[in-house]
Amino acid sequence: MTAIGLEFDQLQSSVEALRRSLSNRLMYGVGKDAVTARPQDWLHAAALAVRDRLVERWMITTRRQYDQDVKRVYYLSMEFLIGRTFSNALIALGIHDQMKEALASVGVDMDTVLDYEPDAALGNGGLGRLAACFLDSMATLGIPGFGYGIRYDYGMFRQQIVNGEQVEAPDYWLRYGNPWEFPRPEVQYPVHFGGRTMQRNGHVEWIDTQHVNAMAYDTVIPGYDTSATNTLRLWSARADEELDLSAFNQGDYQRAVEARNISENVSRLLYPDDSTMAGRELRLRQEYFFVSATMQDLIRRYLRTHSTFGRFSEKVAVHLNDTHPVLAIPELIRLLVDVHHLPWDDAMAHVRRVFSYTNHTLMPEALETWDVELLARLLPRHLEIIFDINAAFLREASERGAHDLDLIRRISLVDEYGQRRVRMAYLAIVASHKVNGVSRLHSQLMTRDIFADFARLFPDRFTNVTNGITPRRWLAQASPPLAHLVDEAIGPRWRSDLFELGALRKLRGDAAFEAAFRAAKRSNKVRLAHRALQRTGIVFNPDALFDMQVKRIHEYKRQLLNVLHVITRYNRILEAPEREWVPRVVLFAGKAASAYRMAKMIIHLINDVAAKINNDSVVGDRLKVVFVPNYGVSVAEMLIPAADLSEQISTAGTEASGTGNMKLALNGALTMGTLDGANIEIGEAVGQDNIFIFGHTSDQVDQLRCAGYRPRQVYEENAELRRALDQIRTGFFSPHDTARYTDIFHTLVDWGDHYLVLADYSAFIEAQEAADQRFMDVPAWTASAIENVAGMGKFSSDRAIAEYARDIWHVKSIEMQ
Ligand code: 26W
Repeated sequence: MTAIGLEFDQLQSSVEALRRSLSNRLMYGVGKDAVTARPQDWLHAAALAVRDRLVERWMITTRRQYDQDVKRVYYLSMEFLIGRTFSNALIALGIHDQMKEALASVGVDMDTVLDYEPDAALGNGGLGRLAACFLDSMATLGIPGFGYGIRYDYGMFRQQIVNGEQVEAPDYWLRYGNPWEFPRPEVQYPVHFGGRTMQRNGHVEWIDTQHVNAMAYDTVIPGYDTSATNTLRLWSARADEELDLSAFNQGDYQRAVEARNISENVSRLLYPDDSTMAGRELRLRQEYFFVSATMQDLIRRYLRTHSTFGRFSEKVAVHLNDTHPVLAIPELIRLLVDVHHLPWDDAMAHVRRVFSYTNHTLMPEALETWDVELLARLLPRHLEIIFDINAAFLREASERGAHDLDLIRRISLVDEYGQRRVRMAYLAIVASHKVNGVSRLHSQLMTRDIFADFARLFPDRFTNVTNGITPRRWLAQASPPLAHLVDEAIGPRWRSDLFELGALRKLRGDAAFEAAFRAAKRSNKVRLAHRALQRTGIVFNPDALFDMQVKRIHEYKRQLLNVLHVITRYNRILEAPEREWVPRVVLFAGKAASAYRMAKMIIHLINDVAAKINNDSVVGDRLKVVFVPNYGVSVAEMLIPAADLSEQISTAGTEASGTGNMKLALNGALTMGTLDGANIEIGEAVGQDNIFIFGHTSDQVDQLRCAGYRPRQVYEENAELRRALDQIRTGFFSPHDTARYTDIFHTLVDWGDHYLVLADYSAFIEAQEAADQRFMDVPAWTASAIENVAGMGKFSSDRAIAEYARDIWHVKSIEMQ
């Protein structure tokens, strides 16, 4: 390649320069003029103008990474819940206000056009959003990191509420094009399926396969307050040209086109389930599709600057975001051994040094296993490799003293009970040098329970990295009023060093600051009340306590416990309406997996309870219940800044970490929580006086279950609880369908109440009373809210990424000068 001295416009950040870019991009990028441009066109033009300014940084960073021959991190994730990009990019570039002014100068209101940007909702919940926060932090810290995943045509479904029930609608987020991505049709890799293996010249060949191509789409990930950027590379399935040709020669044009569609289905949609391992073949195809393309891509990148694999593990770190990308392990071995002809032991040694794995759940039903027969049919070579890894591992284990047959059976990568299945988490552990949980408690339980045998065999392999969130999106972008107030009080550096928030403590007792803090919170509540009025017609009082539970709907997260409190409060209000009640708005939001019957029933119940209470004239302002539809990143950015109370009430020992808990506390909400996941660490950081902790601890949960938990007894002994449950059972909230919720009743009272809702009920009610008391003491509540913000330093994803970089990936930041 010869260097040609191309000349570029130096793109400036002034209002005039942005205005000029807007006109150029509208005209030459979108192909419209100001007369015919719709808001979407302006947004598109503005996005292109912003993107142009990112590209220069992107080129420089890529060049620096190459020159410095840096070690790169490949973050493999089935999910990236990015949300919107426009505001985020403006903040990263520091041109938010200038762009607003430039748009205003052409008669466009930025806040209005912002709403036209669809969310990139390529994820289900916590795991996907964590990946997005981590990309933001890697770029901000200058860590040479690449996100790798799937460019789903359809993201997380859109949730509509029809007659109180969830209805799913497809999310075709690419309808109007995606201005943030760069298609790379020249970057395509074949991904093979099926066929069989044979030996030839001492090597294994995988033959008679079918294949689909993976085509790259790149998105720039800007860092904050740095010119460093990173790349998110997502793969889209493209049928092979040959596929057409063979069928075309046989004269069957229609079949050729159909075959194309079928093979391109692999990147069609995101599986909307975060609770069970469904075991669908297409899902397995997706997992292999994206990791195969990724491994081919990283080998190609490595070989551009190296002639042997000698330094491979010095230059490459591969991180597995849960087990979904774990086939990257046998795929890398296959590529090294079968294609590049490395000896097995060398390949295995590289793999061990390169891979690391994060576990995100202890729930047995969410731990992936794949049927051996399905693997044999779809990925026969990979199954052989997995068997070989297993044999070597079991040999190693017995050398380390694991002789007991029962132990060998327990730790084998292949579950031999019944249908033979491969345990993907075990494969990840055996082939990684580090395995981490996502909060202190979760990491402890992980090594005590689900991975106990492995923790004894490889004690140094297990570690903890408590999750974090990016303060750029979750405070700077989501809550401009609070962000500005914090800037005035302590300066703007908290955006890249969240521990700076600790300086807010010196304003303790400063009445003016406390009043300003309340005003910021209130304006966020007014913003939300206004939106809610537009969309639901429900009027609510911005001076009420906004009580929020926003997260996926799941029995372990115990939305039902929250509903029982709401019903109890309603009954109490009806009994003594004249008492002085702390007015509350209880907000719920969250999606249910489309096949999760109980979760859908819980949504229906919330809406039925809301309808009853909101229409009861005796209650009035004292209690309102709202289910906000279609929870996602953008809805979260609207809701979270308006919260006073954050419900984090999972059964202790079930929520790996939670990250919504961090977002809410960062926005000055007090946590109502069990001693679960990261709640424990949040309590330590903000002080036990500034959090409401209740309920059984994870040890007490174990003890209670062992001792024989009897929920019916709890039901019988607590009259208030019994009344609420009977109202649910007898159709008090569903008078036209009185049997609608009998299953909910029986699940809680007669079928074991697996998540101990009834066991924690009375403690929860008491903790809610304590919250009411505190809320009435306005200065005390404000002081606690400020302590929450001040204590959130640790929960920045920058801190989490710095730990991964130092302790797990062993990578350094790039030098940009
Ligand atoms: C195979 C189906 C499936 C898909 C996704 C099973 C399980 C998952 C994820 C592990 C679910 C998930 O998002 N876990 C959440 O990860 C967050 C980030 O670490 C944690 O904060 C949450 O506590 C955890 O539930």
